[in-house]
Amino acid sequence: MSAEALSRPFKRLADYLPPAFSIESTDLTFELDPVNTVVTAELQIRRLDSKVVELCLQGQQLELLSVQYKGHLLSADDYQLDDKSLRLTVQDDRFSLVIKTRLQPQANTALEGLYYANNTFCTQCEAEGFQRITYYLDRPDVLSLFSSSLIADPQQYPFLLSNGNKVEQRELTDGRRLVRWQDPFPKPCYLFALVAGDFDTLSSEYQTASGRTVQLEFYVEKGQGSKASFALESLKRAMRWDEERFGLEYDLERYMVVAVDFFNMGAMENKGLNVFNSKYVLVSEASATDKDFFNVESIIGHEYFHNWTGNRVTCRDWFQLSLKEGLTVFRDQEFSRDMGSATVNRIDAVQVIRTAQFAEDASPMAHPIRPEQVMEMNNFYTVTVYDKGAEVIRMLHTLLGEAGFQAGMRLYFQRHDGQAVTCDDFVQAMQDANQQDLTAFRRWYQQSGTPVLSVKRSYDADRRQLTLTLQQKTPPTADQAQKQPLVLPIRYQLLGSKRSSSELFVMTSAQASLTFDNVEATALPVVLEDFSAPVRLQHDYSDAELLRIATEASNGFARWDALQSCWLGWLQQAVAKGESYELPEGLFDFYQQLLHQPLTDLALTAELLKVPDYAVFAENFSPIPVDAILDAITDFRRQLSQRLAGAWLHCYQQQRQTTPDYHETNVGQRALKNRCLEFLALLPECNKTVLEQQYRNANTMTDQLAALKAAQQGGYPGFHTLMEDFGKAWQHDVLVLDKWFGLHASNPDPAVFAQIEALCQHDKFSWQNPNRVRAVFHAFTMLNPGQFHRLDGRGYALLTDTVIQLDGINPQVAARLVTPLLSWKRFDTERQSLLRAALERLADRAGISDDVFEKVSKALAS
Ligand code: B3K
Ligand code: ZN
Repeated sequence: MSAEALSRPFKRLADYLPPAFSIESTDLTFELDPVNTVVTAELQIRRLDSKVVELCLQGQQLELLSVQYKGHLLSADDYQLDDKSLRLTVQDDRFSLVIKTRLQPQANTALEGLYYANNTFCTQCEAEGFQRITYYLDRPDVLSLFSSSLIADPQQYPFLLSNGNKVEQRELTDGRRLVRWQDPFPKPCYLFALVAGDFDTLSSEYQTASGRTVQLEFYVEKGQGSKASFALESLKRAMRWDEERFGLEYDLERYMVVAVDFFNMGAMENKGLNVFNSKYVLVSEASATDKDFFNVESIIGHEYFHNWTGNRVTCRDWFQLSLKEGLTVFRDQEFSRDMGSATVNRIDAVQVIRTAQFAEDASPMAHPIRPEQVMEMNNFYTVTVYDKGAEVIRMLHTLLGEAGFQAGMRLYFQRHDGQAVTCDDFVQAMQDANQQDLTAFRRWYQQSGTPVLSVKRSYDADRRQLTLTLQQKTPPTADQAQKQPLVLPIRYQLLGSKRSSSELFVMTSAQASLTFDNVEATALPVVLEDFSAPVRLQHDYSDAELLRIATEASNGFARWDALQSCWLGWLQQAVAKGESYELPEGLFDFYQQLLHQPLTDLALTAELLKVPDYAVFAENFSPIPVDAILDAITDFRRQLSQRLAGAWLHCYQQQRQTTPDYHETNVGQRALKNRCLEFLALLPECNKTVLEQQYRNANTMTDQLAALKAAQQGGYPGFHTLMEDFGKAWQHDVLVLDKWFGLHASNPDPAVFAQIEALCQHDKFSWQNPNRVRAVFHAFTMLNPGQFHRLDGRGYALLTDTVIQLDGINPQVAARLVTPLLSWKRFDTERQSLLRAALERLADRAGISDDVFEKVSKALAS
């Protein structure tokens, strides 16, 4: 690593200082042009700390045209300018600054700040993108009243949008149009947004609980208007739900959602003007899967819920990101749970924790939900901050109950509406509203890592007494050696006893025990129902006991979870033996039963019938035996398909007819049917008719894609013809082509390398578009473990080349893509040295971004 690289600075939570200046108002004028946009920022500034004489404004990638201080034009000697800031000495307590900057939105391929793609101007300011628009106090605790005037050619850009209320629109003498917006709510600059372009629009009205009317407006790519109606209806459901469950109402006259195809992440909650990745707005039954519909509803909800948890009350500094993200993910999960299968929703959320989040804890990037030091903030929009953050909120909810939690929320808003606050402020509101001491609980915010909770049982036959001994221990992580016990809310049930309802035990120390009197020897404790704490559970249950839980437990999640334990046990045995492991008869009986008599919740049935994915198994090993895991999975699937051939077909036929609309029953039916198809496709005799028929006759994208996936996994010879057909049929729809790209890239055959090369030449592929890049390379690295982890290093080399190529275009996306290389220490020695070499190649590159460098250097230091 070069000396320059080693000296890159971290920012630390411990160094936080309140701002010395406030910006009372921010008036922005944009003269929009793809290659020459001029931004005039008029700031009314107040000094808060009279001892401070230097004002340091952040700015990056800007061309400074002029600065006026209290109406006087400054000369270059009056300020200091470098590539990160503009500094000036100020004598006054109140003053105005007018700063003019020039931007080149079209050259901005990082898609941060103001950029231009697909004939549309668009902004992304969180976390620190606003400083790519103008020099500013780019920090979330500086709240300002924003107004903005957008000036552009009305022919090319008929819609000129920004936050708040539209207060003026007029044509200028030079033919351009000016539209002026005013946001009545003070906000930090990361919530500023601007969009200019030509769109199809879809609008509607919403009546709030208190009787106000809100205009809802969706702006989407021309010709795609009809695909936004599900998102619009989802928004109305989210608004109603937030009123009913949290008592929270929307606060502006207008709520706008713009969908763009060039976007670094899922969506952004800018005040009154959400910007979405089009993938999470545009759906139709023909072009989107049930999972896509689910994501649209959930992300529309998420961004909407941010209006209170994020916008009205925001973060004091970026280390507090989980304050808004953990809480808002919790809220969107609760919303989704009320809209569909509660159990399957919980299963999906837990899978994210058990795979991605536990993996992050075990990686060089391990950090607490409130990180303590950061080089590039964009690297901390992580599963830990978001999803583990949501689990922490969920534990508070479990500890305080719905009424207590809501009382805490009310107090939080009462105290902090309009402020920028900390995670501690949030917990304090929960604590004060419930008169509960949450001191020990707060450790969840500062401690990283995955606690291991072990459960041991002993039964005293004479006293008919069952004792559970619980122990918790958090192994050290890359960032923290010492760990302390955490507060763990443990939900449990005792099967085969009178106390059959679910109960709560709150564990606060390293060790604890639970005693049950007067119970039979056969009583069976079901521990950690609904995954009531984000821990790794260790126990000594037999297959028979686990299958009993899977059949008898009243908690749907616990049933599924018991089966997960079985699968892990079987896989561990297969890996240890190095040969085929015969699945037990009990499993075949259980599956036989499920296939002939599915549960009322068909989606849950489909989950129960699934052999876990590679990622689920891999997370439980160190080192990860890549090939042995993949072999065992193939073998398990083969055994199931052959032994239950008749039952898969029977169930498949039972569920074959489904109505296309996205509705819980239909979704469940499709999930179950397509699970059956997955196993049928492994049987040579069924392949042709079933797969071809489902592909040709599908009335939804869910079914069509499921047929393709099953054909691929089953090694169906006609697969390539189907893929060709699919690629041609969907040429015109990039979001569907992304699925096709992904399927190609997840081909478990070595031919995948040539295919990926061809995909990158495809006329719809673009290195500038994060959706396209992710479609190919996310699929390759995450869904194609066999080829990605090849022992000749070809997979790692491909990813490294890709990261290098992308880093020059879009560092944020490059840094996301690099993640699978980081955990090099979790593999065998051969792979370790290949991965290490790949990381060194990245670290040594001149000009590598902070985004990629932060991760790679941590990995190499681990
Ligand atoms: N707050 C945004 C994420 C911004 C990411 C910046 N790299 C979306 C969300 O969580 O709702
Ligand atoms: Zn969010």
